[in-house]
Amino acid sequence: MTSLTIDALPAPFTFDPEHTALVIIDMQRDFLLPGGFGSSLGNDVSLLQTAVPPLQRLLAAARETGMTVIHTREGHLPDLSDCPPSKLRRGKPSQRIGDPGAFGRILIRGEYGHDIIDELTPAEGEVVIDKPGKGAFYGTTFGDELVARGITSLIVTGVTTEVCVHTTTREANDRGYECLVVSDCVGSYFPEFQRVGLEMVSAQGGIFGWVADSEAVIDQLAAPVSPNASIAG
Ligand code: TIU
Repeated sequence: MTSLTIDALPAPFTFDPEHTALVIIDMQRDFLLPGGFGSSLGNDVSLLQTAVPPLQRLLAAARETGMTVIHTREGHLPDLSDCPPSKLRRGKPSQRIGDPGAFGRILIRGEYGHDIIDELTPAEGEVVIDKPGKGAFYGTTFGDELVARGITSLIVTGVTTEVCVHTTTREANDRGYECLVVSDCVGSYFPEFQRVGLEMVSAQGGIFGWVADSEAVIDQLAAPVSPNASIAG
């Protein structure tokens, strides 16, 4: 396939869908559902929920073009052996990782709350990366999966903007990946962090990457390939 160009900040973002992965970060029930871990910490989960409809549309468009789709989930083994004690100690005592929550043990693999929301259930063949940290590279096979598929660009979505989305984007940028963060497909519990988090990506000439909205990406993915591009030989 030929390269596509999206109107983005700080400059147009050019990518080849064959070498691009849609990365959907931590769209898990524990973070997004009312009554779950995120809301039990006093957060307004509706701020994260706004990302769901545009992300569903973007995911459908990516699947239509045959792009690589990779989902991540933040969480830990039931015995918590992969959770650093420092991380385990954070938060209020009754709301720590591994404690019983409304949707099972909080952020524990295999629990209902740890899994991805129904609206974005991974399709067969899509990669699901279980990560112990905020970034998708640390302690996972994410980097290997990208290399194995010849991926050079990432379209980054999910939650939360300033935490796992940022950490993953920064890690990817340092590894040479070109990252587009989709502004309406990422969410933060804090409106100020959402705004500034997005600004931080594209500031300084795109210090970590590019930012565009889902409509700009979907329009390009759905655009018919120009006749010249499809003429073989
Ligand atoms: N996925 C992700 O961002 N995990 C977090 O811990 N986010 C918070 O905002 N706490």
